[in-house]
Amino acid sequence: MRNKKICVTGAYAVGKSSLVEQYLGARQPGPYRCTLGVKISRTGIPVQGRPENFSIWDIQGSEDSDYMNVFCLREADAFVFVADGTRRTTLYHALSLRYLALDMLGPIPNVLMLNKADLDILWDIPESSLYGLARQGVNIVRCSAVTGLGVAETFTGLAAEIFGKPDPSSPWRLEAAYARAPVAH
Ligand SMILES: Nc1nc2c(ncn2[C@@H]2O[C@H](COP(=O)(O)OP(=O)(O)OP(=O)(O)O)[C@@H](O)[C@H]2O)c(=O)[nH]1
Ligand SMILES: [Mg+2]
Repeated sequence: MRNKKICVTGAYAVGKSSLVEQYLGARQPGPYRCTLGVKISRTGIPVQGRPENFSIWDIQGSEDSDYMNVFCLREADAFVFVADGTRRTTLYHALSLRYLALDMLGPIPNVLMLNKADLDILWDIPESSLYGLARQGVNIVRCSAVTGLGVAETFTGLAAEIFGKPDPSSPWRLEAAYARAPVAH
């Protein structure tokens, strides 16, 4: 059986490579180096205690639905859309990629990672927007490739969804439950 394919995509410099490296335990501090093309990493991710084989496709940042994305997204088993919480336009970009990808492949498991949560002073996305998206069924996780917040849980949660064994404690399910709670946020 071929490895299950998880595609990580989003605008430039939102932290796609940093999130993948953080998950793989390979993150090294250093200057920003943009990804050219796609970097494919093979790894085992535990699904209900048993490691399953995955390929994580870390795709170069794009300004729009370019050829690279359309090519790389084919035959994906899951998507990770990444936005930078300190740059609101990257959220709109991630949402348009989500629209494209789900249109291409149907409703496969997917999550929107709002990265750089460690930079809370610079945060540029109102809570009300996030709750609105969560209520519309967008799976959202606030995360940080620097601190590791939300990163491992997202990849393991997504892996479980690919195998049809969703984990109720996945971070986006908790976020959605909070968004639906009948209290003023
Ligand atoms: N503070 C903070 N900085 C981050 C975080 N994630 C990534 N960065 C920084 O953001 C810059 C871009 O990170 P990359 O991981 O290279 O971003 P990318 O999305 O892979 O970029 P491209 O491959 O060019 O599209 C780097 O300087 C990272 O150190 C984070 O969670 N917090
Ligand atoms: Mg990169």
